Amino acid sequence: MSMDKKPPLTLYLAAPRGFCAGVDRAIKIVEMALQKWGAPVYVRHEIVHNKFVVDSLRDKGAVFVEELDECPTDRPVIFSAHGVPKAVPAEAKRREMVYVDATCPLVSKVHVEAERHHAAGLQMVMIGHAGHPEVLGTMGQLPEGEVLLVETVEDVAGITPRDPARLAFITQTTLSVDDTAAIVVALNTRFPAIVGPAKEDICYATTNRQASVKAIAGRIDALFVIGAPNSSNSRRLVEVGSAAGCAYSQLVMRADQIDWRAIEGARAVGVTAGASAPEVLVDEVVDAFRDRYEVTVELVETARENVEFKVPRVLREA
Ligand code: 10E
Ligand code: SF4
Repeated sequence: MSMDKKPPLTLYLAAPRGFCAGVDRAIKIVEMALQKWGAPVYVRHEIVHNKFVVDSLRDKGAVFVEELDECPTDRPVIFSAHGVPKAVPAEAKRREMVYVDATCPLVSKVHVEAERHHAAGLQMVMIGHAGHPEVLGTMGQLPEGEVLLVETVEDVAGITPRDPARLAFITQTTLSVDDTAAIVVALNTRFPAIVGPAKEDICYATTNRQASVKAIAGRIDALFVIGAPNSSNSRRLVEVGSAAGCAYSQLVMRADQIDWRAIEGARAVGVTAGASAPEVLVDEVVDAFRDRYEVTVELVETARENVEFKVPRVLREA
C-alpha cells in the first residue's frame, strides 16, 4: 500500500439532483407492469434516458424498441416518460394492444395546453430541440403544420406563421431556464399578441437542478454531471455549469468516464446528476473521488422537493 498522503478535495454535492417525480413514476410503471403481466413487457423508446436504468429493466424482462410496429400485439407496451405523438396510442388501440402511457404528467400538461390553444384557433410555436422525443411527442399532439419549432433566438426571426396575431407558445420541459427566457423575449418582441404560460413550461425538477448548479459553480474547479449524452436535462446542466463560470464542466455516465488527469490540481469539485440518473451512480462517483482524494463532502441544497405522481390505475389495482 502506498504511504503517499491523498490530496485534500472538497466535493460540493448539489441538491436537488437525480431522479425527478416523472422518472420515478415511469420506472415504477415498467416494474409494476412486469409484476402484473410477467415478461416480456415492451417499452417504446428508453423509458428514461439512462443506460443503467434501461439495462436493469432489460434484465428484469423489459424489451426496448423504438417503434410500435416492433412490438407483438399480444404483449403489453409502455410509452416512455418523454411522451408520444397522438398517432401512437391511436395505433395501439387499432391493433387492440394493452398499453400503459408513462408520459410524465408535466409533459402531458403541455400536450393539453397545445390542444387548448389549437381549439381556440391559435397556431403554436414550440421552443425545444429538434428531433428530441418529447418535442416529437408534443408536436405530434396537433396536425402537421400547426406547431412551428424554434431552437434559438435567431430562429424566431425565421418563422412564418399563418397569422402573427393568432399565436401561442409552449416549451419542452427540460430546457435551459436562461436560454429560454431570451427566446421568450424574442417571441414577445416579434409577436406582441402571442399568448403562453406565465414564464415557460420548464418543469420544477429542471429548474431546481439548474439552480443548484448555479449555486456551486463559482466555488469549484470542475463540475461533473452524471447523465447520458441523449439526456436533454443533463446536458443543460453541463451548459449551466459552464455559463455560471465553471471552466471544466463535464457529462459522465459513470465514474469510469472521469478524466482524472484533466482535473489534476483541482481542490474543489461539484457533482450533480440529471433527472434520469440513479443515486447509485452518484455514490459510485463519490467513492471514486474518495479512492484518490481526502474528500470533504459539502451538501449544497437550494430547494426541497416533495413531488410525487401516482401510477396509472390499471397498475395500482395490480
Ligand atoms: O432527454 P430528457 O432530459 O428529456 O429525458 P431524461 O430521460 O434524461 O429525463 C427525464 C425527462 C423527461 C422524461 C422529459 N421531461
Ligand atoms: Fe417530468 Fe420534469 Fe422529470 Fe421530465 S424532467 S419527467 S417533465 S418531472
